[in-house]
Amino acid sequence: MTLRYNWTVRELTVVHNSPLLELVYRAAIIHRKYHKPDEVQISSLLSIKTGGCPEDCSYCSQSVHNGAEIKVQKLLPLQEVVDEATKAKKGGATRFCMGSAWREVRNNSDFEKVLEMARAVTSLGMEVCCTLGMVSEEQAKRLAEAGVHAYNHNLDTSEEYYEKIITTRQYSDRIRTLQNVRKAGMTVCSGGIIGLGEKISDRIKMLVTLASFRPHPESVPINALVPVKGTKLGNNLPVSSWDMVRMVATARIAMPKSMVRLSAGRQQMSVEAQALCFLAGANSIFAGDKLLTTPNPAFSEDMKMFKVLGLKPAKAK
Ligand code: SAM
Ligand code: DTB
Ligand code: SF4
Repeated sequence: MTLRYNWTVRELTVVHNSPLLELVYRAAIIHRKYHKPDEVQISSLLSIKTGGCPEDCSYCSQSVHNGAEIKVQKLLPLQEVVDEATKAKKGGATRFCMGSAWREVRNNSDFEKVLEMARAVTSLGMEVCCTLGMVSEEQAKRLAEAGVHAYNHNLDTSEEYYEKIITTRQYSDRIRTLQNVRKAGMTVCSGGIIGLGEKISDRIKMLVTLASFRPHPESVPINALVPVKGTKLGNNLPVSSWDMVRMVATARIAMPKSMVRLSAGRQQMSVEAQALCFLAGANSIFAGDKLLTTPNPAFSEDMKMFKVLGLKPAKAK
């Protein structure tokens, strides 16, 4: 089967809304063709600069426009980042993702420090991923030169719904950054969040856009909104696990070779629900008891889950 870049909203809607077990079965067959079904990549996430972000993303605890109570933290010192990465590697993580609450990368001393961090973590033998907001082509090239393997920049939702969630930037800004990342030769990590109040059609449209990229993003994080008190979406109802399963399965069918990452929201999911997601094609998770500012299942709990399900951490490529 060849990869497709022309999925339509109509086609993926039929896939997404098909009977749940049919959907999972179809996704599982595709998953097994391209991936080892017993391996799950472990990524570790570290917030290297927390809070005080000028963007108004209505889900985010780190936006200055939201009233979430979080501890603001300026850029962490290099040694602290290296220590965290070393710890994560010992726990079996092969990918280390550094996130900063920036609207965009600026050509300043903090950027130089992040490049330094990227070089140091790469030299530990880990795949480095960064998520630093918008980047220019030149900045992306510098990150690539420093060893950064992947750049995370989520589309989050459909183009139509985007302005209901964020007003300080446009969908086209997001797409431009993803193009810059590609031009610089880094791999693309881009996905979205469900539970923002969007319609099913917004979820499908986002997947259609991601699947139209040639090549497809190498990794596609699927986040369930973690409602944070004080943010505009803090009172949103929790996402149903069935919705996560459908989203993971549809992403797997649309982008067979990509890594599909079961990202934020696992804390609210049972092991049974996560098992269905792994069956439906999720093959990467964030491990460690904290995401950026919100809790994630404890590492030991995840290892128990791996044991129960017969999964093992994927080896570094
Ligand atoms: N500031 C950069 C940016 O927005 O691109 C990087 C960090 S940002 C926190 C990374 C991603 O985390 C967002 O694009 C969003 O998809 C996800 N995210 C943030 N807050 C979330 C929440 N409360 N629940 C689920 N996902 C969230
Ligand atoms: C992604 O898609 N999810 C991660 C990572 N990329 C950077 C972030 C999830 C953040 C969840 C909310 C928080 O912890 O603040
Ligand atoms: Fe800033 Fe990123 Fe949070 Fe938006 S998602 S407020 S850009 S840290």
